Amino acid sequence: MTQTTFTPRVFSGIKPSGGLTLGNYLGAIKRFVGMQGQMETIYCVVDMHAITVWQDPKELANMTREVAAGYLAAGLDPAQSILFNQSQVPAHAELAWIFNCVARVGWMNRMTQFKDKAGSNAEKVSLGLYAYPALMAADILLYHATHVPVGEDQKQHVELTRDIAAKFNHDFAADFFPLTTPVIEGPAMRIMNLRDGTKKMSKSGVSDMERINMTDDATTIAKKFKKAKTDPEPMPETIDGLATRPEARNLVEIYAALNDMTAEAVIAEYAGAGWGRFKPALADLAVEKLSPISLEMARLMDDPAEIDRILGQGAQKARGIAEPILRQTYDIVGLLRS
Ligand code: AQP
Repeated sequence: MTQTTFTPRVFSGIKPSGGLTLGNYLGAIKRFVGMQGQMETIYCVVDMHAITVWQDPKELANMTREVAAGYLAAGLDPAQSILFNQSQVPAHAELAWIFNCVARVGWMNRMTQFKDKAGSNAEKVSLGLYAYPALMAADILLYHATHVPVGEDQKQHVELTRDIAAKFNHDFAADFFPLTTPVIEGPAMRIMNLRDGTKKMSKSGVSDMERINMTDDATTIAKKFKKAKTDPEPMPETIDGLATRPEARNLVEIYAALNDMTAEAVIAEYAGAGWGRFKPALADLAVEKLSPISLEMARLMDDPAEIDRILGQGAQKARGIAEPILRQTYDIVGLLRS
């Protein structure tokens, strides 16, 4: 079946499961800002995803505001992008149920993020954590989004979203949902943990030294980079020299992403340099780029009512797009509406 041409539209989100990290900024928010103005953009704080693991209710509301403050401080403009939190648009949960009935258990069993998060405790984790990718598919397809900027860790979930859309379209003989493209590009596809270059930098990692938080001050950022794990070798002469050095590669990629340059260009500038030279330069760059954002986040967080107002207004706009698509989905499936 040839696909209908859908109007280009971006959807993406971040879950408020902790404070924002440099991984969230470089892998997601910075790129969200880059896509603003190029096509219609919808950015969500996905609070219903956050509760797939335990969240303190008071903290959750606060973290939801903090992610929204991060969006705004980094340059997302509510006049240009729709900004809202997921739970204010119940159609996400409603479409997710339909997708729970489209997706196959075998597909879910292949999701590596579930395996990583559940680990050996798979019997004890919530059913929501297992079904998370169906809710993510609903988030995206509820807006007929054609493009989803994500870090590499989310690629498999966007592929599952395409599988769900294709199966729905096939089962109901309706060319209704787009096959969404994951947008994964640039040097910051996967920012790694500062203490172990084989693990992703995460909000919920055990030690604070593993990650740079968007709210860290200059001294903390410098300390974390200084203590970041590296190896005794100096910076190689070519990029190939980083292939077996995950921690070194990570620091080079962070520098490249922060400074909008390629990893090759960083190597060209620092070939032969020791960590004593590179790490302070990296810390200075990170402070230069992050401190205006963290200052603005703190200012915004002083006025939570204003953040709530922006999210409420965004939710109203989001419902305006989502509800007709949900109604059409119900009609296609044959769910009676009186
Ligand atoms: N380390 C990372 N490198 C590049 N991109 C990243 N993203 C997250 N970590 C990195 C991208 O940020 C977006 C939002 O992610 P999320 O918060 O919704 O989910 P996550 O990937 O599970 O994030 P965390 O920080 O690892 O959260 P916890 O610890 O709570 O599970 C996505 O586009 C993601 O790719």
